[in-house]
Amino acid sequence: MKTIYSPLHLGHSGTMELISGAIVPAFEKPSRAEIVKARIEKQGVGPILPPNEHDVAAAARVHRADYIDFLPTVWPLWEKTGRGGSAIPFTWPTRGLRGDVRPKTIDALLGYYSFDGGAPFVEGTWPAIKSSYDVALTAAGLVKSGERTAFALCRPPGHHAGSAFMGGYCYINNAAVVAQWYRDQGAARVSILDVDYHHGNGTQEIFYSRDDVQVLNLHADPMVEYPYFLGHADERGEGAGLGFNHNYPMPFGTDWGGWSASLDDACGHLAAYGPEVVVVSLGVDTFEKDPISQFKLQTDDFPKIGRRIAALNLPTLFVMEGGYAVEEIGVNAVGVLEGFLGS
Ligand code: SS9
Ligand code: ZN
Repeated sequence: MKTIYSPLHLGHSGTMELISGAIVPAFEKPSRAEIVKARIEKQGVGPILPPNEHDVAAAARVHRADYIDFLPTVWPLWEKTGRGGSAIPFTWPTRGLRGDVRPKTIDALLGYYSFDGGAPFVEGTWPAIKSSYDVALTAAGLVKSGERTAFALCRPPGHHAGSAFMGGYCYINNAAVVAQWYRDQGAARVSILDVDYHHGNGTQEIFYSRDDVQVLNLHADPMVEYPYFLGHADERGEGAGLGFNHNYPMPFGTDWGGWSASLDDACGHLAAYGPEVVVVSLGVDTFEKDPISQFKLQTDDFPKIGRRIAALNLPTLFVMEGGYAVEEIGVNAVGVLEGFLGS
């Protein structure tokens, strides 16, 4: 199994994050991808290759063009204000405010194009976003050209990013981009299976009214967990997309027993849909020791996820999303891949 990886992610390092009333060091940090990469090397999973560069046109197939155009301008606009640190929004057009008028200053634009303050920009952020996108598309190409599977070691992650907004450490929705790319390459149906602890609200939003990309999401109940405002079980898609979105919100404390029952159910819907390719949004923040999560999956459980997905017997692309227990992120993420390969 080949892994696609770019060192350009190292330039993206948020200076801080606001959570639970405190400003703390960013959880989404460069060591995450480095530790996953080191584990791939240690376990001999397969070659680690650099991405090819791709035009942003494939991103504009799932994101609004003005949003994609905005991303590379953030840091230059921020620098012009004479500030350092990291560019972070603090005002959002919620109910009762105008979300339809594009404002003019960087602080306002950051709010206009985001749903939270969890997607900071530093100088190296755009190059990292672009490299993560290139990583995803390059890995997607391997599976398209006949490999059974590949691993896109994306950083930053993508599943919280919607058609015109960033948030939750995410900017370009890598999984959505590659799902759309497979459609554009001729795949009739694509499934996205999101196993990250958090609901993939961006992915859901992008495909909500479509029947050609099925979206299955396993996550903590949004009534009590981030991203709070999407991910309920009754969100089943709309219009032509009705019945093609499946949410599995689960309570705090969910362990392999409960979680794997949801995975089985999701895999049943996936198999019935009959996609030509599966895109797995691979987050390992379901781990019991994850510092921002409340599920109880153990290291031994991650290979079982890979085995269950392998049993679908479909071409499968793994796209890295979350996982913040940095010490164990390599063992856990690569455990999923090894479980997939071993069965
Ligand atoms: C707000 C951050 C809240 C976001 C968690 C995102 C997980 C991505 N500053 N937490 S997989
Ligand atoms: Zn997550």
